[in-house]
Amino acid sequence: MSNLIENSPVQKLVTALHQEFQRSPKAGGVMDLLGNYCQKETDWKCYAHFSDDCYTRNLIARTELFDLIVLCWGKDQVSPIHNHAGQRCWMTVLEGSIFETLYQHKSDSNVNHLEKGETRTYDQGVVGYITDNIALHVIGATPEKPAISLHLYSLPYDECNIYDPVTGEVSPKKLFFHTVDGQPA
Ligand code: 2CO
Ligand code: FE2
Repeated sequence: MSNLIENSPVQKLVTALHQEFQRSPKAGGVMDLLGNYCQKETDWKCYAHFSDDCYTRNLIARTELFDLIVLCWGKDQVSPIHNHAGQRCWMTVLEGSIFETLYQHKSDSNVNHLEKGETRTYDQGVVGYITDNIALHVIGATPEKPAISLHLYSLPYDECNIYDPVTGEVSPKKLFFHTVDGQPA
């Protein structure tokens, strides 16, 4: 599922990521591939589409090993508290700054609750990583301005859990793409 311009920087990134996941299940080179791409290249811009309603998910490429997605965050737009359905998530910032607040999901005597952890800020070019074993998280643009981030999920996933911040109640959430190959999905 992708229609990339041959030899473009983003097509080369997708090829290099695929080779890295095939080379080693740990995919230790992914951070550098994403970091180098976002420090030098700008051809992600044709995938950047904002909505007034919510942050957008814009698919660059889906292979059997990963999804590569551009996420666009209006200045007040944040994700719900969510997990990543067992998949690994790498994130780097293409434009603006992104905040991330971590949460731990606790269950004591059948009572769910969430424990709020640290909040960190990612500036342009910084690469982050999260799995369900590390934490749940909330992501959004820092308040002053919109932001654009590049996310890599391995394996691809189409559904996650979201968590009520007060009760910790868990609900499934279907994920969808606002655009695919730069076109409305
Ligand atoms: N996981 C969220 C999503 O894919 C974005 S937060 O970064 O992992 O919509
Ligand atoms: Fe996430």
